[in-house]
Amino acid sequence: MPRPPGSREIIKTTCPRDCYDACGITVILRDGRVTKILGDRDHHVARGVLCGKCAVAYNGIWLDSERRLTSPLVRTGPKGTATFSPTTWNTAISLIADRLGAILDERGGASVCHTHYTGTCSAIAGNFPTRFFNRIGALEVDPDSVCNKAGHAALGLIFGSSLDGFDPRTVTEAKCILVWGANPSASAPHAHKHWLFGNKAKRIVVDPVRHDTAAKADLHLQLFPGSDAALAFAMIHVLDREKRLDRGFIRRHTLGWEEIEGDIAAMPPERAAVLTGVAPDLIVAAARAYADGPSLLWLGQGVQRQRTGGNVVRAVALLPAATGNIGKAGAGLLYMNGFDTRGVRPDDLSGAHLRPAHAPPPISHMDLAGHLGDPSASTALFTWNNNIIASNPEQRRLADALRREDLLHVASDLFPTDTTRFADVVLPAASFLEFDDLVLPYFFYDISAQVKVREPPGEALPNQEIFRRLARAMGLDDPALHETDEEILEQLLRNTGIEMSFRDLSRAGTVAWRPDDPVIPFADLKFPTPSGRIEIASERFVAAGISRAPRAWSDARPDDGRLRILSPASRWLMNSSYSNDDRIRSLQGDHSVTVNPADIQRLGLTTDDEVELVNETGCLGPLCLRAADVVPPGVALIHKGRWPGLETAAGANANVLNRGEKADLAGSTAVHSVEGILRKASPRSGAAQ
Ligand SMILES: Nc1nc2c(c(=O)[nH]1)N[C@H]1C(S)=C(S)[C@@H](COP(=O)(O)OP(=O)(O)OC[C@H]3O[C@@H](n4cnc5c(=O)[nH]c(N)nc54)[C@H](O)[C@@H]3O)O[C@H]1N2
Ligand SMILES: Nc1nc2c(c(=O)[nH]1)N[C@H]1C(S)=C(S)[C@@H](COP(=O)(O)OP(=O)(O)OC[C@H]3O[C@@H](n4cnc5c(=O)[nH]c(N)nc54)[C@H](O)[C@@H]3O)O[C@H]1N2
Ligand code: SF4
Ligand SMILES: [Mo]
Repeated sequence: MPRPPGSREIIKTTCPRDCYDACGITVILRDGRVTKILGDRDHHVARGVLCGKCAVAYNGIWLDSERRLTSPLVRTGPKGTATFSPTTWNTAISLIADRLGAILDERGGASVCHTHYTGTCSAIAGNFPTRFFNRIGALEVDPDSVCNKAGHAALGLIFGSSLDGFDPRTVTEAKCILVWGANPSASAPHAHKHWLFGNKAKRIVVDPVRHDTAAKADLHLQLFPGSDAALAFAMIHVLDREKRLDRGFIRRHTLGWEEIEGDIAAMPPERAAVLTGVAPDLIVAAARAYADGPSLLWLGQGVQRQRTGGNVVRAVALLPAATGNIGKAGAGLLYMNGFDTRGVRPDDLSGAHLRPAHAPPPISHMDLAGHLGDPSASTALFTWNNNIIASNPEQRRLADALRREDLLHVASDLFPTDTTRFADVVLPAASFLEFDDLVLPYFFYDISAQVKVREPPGEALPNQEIFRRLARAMGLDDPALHETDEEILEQLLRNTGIEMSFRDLSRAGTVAWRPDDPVIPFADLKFPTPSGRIEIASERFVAAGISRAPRAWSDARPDDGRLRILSPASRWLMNSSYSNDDRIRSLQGDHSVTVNPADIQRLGLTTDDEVELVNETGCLGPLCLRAADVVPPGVALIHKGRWPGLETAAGANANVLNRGEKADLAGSTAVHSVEGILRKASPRSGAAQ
């Protein structure tokens, strides 16, 4: 539509990143061109401001067509060298369809694997491509296994759901908020500022790192990583000793409590203090404040990324059960709030019904490098919505596997990344600014519109359109593979029951689900488990490969000289996204590692030294050394997400040290259990690829 010259337009949309906040956005256009991307003033989370990283990247590299992928590319040089020629969609799609068709005929779907995650979390773009892979019976690399699967599996067994968290609106009823193993100051900056610190509840943080949320809290229990179960049992020990357990609730609504009584008795705070490094009086104070209630428990995703992650989540989840802090306003536990809470079934979005019965079960991201390194197991790989070279374990081994000339590798992204550089065919994806979609946040119970504000640069296409074209080229005519965005949006909105068209929702930006009636999960105290109770101990845990009852365990401290290496979210990156924005790179600063001053002294190092972290899997360095007591002695802190290819000195990121050890449950990542030594950098350090 022609616009009068100088016209100004404002469009509301939503940030679909993998972030608790799901901020409302206003986009300013002049003469139809996007000039500024801002936080939406009307949005209850954003309150007019985007986080620092998105304010920079959305107005920086995300709008810079020169830096985006703008046409399909086919490889012309050796794998891994990013040598490509541009081509048309028709050529790229028929090339993939021909090769994939031959592979499916010869080897079947099980030899085709796909990895995906949360590059965008919007409903259609984040899920639709899975319909195609389900239809061809491909092997899925379980997306959550690189992030939060142990927690989902544990909570699913205990409560019957990991996706029915407390409704943050009920915070007005809470007297205490316990944040366990999350860092909202980085991973949910608006919830940190306005929700967590915008009410009168007492705040307790359990985290090895004194990040900004911990520093501002009323109590910070700075435990050693992997000692959480001992701490949780010690808190219950205190409540037992003080006769503050809700025995009636335990009797009526839990199963197997008697099986943990021995471990509770054996974990007084004085013993836990030795294991965790947290003073006994702090353990007592935290237990009392939580039991005073009503109390909310925000269970982060960082806490379960360890070798005993499943046991840790089970132990921490005892707290609401022990005190009856669930099923009422101001109480409950939040891991994530799923699409289902608002009537949307993920299985419909991802076309679960298309999957043939003989299709292989998913594998873990922890096994991906090994799987791809075996030509008898894999012939084709699709990577979309993620950047496995930056985010996955076994960084070096994975890069070697991706060099296999006989592996058909198709990669789709917005940008040329460390992963796309290995592909045979690279497909340019449209960003969230370039098509309509729906966002269902995993913290607030909201429904938000993602609204197209500009055309994709060059030939880029939304994920869903890419896979519609591929399905067509392969002669797959199942209706679900060709459903249009409009049809899906209409159906999704119908499922939510909000009785709004997408256009109405776009004007509002975000609407609250049940605006006058906050959700109280498990209000009837009937849990969707086989017993209808909170299952603390049962044979189901044994079947899942874990002990019948949670145990008051604590990981052994690393052997002398080694440090436990944590690599959580950085405030300047979204996983590995934004690493290629020049301003973000300067805001991030040097590639560095932070350790306690006592360790620096013990190791005979100084902060002028360039250092490296080394273990059996790899070497990360040279790094700048920072001294700070934000971490306890024995812990090294780096951040995830730097792009190996852009780290000219180190040539790698934290995942070069990660051997892909699995947690105790569901094949999930144990990345926060990585250990290594810290030493002066040697001249040969660096270069993962
Ligand atoms: N060392 C260490 N490693 C970790 C973690 C850790 O704590 N420590 N955390 C893990 C966790 S929690 C996670 S979730 C994973 C995340 O790891 P990944 O899933 O790899 O996430 P990103 O690195 O952000 O990669 C997302 C990619 O999707 C692209 N993208 C964005 N929008 C679209 C789109 O619409 N279409 C397509 N095709 N692409 C798009 C982005 O440009 C980006 O390159 O990393 C894990 N890795
Ligand atoms: N800025 C920013 N925001 C993000 C992301 C990002 O990369 N950057 N990633 C997004 C994604 S994919 C996810 S999954 C979420 C994750 O967000 P969160 O749920 O906040 O999880 P993390 O940031 O991975 O880790 C949180 C905390 O876990 C702590 N931790 C590590 N080991 C232990 C332990 O043994 N015990 C305890 N108690 N704590 C431990 C770390 O010190 C860290 O402070 O954030 C999302 N938001
Ligand atoms: S990443 Fe999170 S905090 Fe940043 S703009 Fe998006 S939703 Fe908001
Ligand atoms: Mo994640």
